[in-house]
Amino acid sequence: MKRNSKLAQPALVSDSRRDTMRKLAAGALASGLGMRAHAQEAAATPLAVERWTVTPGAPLLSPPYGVPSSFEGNVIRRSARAPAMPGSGSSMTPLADLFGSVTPNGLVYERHHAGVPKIDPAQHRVVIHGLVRQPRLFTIDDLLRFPSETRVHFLECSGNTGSEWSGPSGLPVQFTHGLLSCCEWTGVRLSTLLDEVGVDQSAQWILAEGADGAAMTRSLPLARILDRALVVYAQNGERLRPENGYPVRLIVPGFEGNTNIKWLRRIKLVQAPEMTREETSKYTNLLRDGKARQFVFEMDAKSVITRPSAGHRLTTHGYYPISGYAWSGRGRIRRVDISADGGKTWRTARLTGPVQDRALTRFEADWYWNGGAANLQSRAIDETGYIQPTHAALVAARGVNSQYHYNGIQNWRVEETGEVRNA
Ligand SMILES: Nc1nc2c(c(=O)[nH]1)N[C@H]1C(S)=C(S)[C@@H](COP(=O)(O)O)O[C@H]1N2
Ligand SMILES: [Mo]
Repeated sequence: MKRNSKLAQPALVSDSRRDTMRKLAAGALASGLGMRAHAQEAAATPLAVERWTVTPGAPLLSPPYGVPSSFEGNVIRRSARAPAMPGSGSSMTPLADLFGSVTPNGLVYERHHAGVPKIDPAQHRVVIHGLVRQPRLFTIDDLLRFPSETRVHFLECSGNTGSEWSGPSGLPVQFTHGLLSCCEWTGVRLSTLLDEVGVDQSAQWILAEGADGAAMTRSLPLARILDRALVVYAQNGERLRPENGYPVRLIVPGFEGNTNIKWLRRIKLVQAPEMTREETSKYTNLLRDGKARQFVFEMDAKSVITRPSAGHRLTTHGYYPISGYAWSGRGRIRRVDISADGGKTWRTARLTGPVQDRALTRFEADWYWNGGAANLQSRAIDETGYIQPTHAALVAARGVNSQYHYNGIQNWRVEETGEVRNA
């Protein structure tokens, strides 16, 4: 028992997440100098026989719907601040504690404008009307009987990372970048449903509306979404979670989170945008000259290092894998660069998982921490050739009045003490 706990000595710790970081530490040690010493000890000493090896384990179906290990209790969604009104606000994905590129359903970030409606799928209907040959009502069972499509896409609120417009906020990655998740979505192509109703030539836009108390409505340009928008009923292999739009939502790959209407009840074919609240007073980008940009839909290429990141502490000199996510609303990630000197020099990271269209893409790079101060940064380049900008370049182009679409390069400062800070 002694030996095992010694092996698990954390090299990278966070006071609130010690258990999770222990695993990482073991990994870091295994690849570094620490490994040799521990390997010899292990060979010389028989493993202790633990309590869980000499007693029967818990029976089947405890519980019938599985939950994470009780040792992972700190890996939860969190809110940066209390909501202004009950039902409003957002909760954020614990990015630093995740692996691979898919977000588990219970950790997908939430953004509600009027709480989570409890919708009976048997009573719910989706109507498609407006400039169509034949308006139609669809039940959920109807939708399940159309040919399906399954695709992995990220979902990012355009308010994500708005905390960094005026410089480093000091916040950890869950609160700077956690309005970001990635799921395998299953549903029907929007174009399949539109074929059913017969779209009139004059229809250039759709208006999509939610069934929640906010009746969230957004106008979307048909030509830009028709080849990929999905009307989905499932995420990561099971029916949508209530907080993510059960029983049916719109997924517009690469577009700002707000346009991905949850609890979808209505699609109207229209000639021009309807100028709803969410595309006039909200979700527009105020530029430095006082003009506001409307209908900025695509999320620009962006990346962030999640391990190590603010709140972690490095306790062992030597090897660390630097790991994080890159994504683009305009296609696939082509390359991710890593810097340990605050952007003076860059080298290419490995893409260690699937590289999919408009999906979170995991990257990793080798780094040896010699105990000095360092500034860790990542920079995404997407298949259009677009390069993620520095904070300075972004602010020079757009000013600091915008709340939305912040995609600047994130800096994590490693102090000589090993403490990692958003500075
Ligand atoms: N009907 C409805 N759809 C909605 C919202 C809402 O409040 N109501 N919030 C939007 C916003 S601002 C975002 S960022 C995403 C969040 O999706 P999620 O909660 O599944 O992460 O849903 C969008 N769709
Ligand atoms: Mo959002």
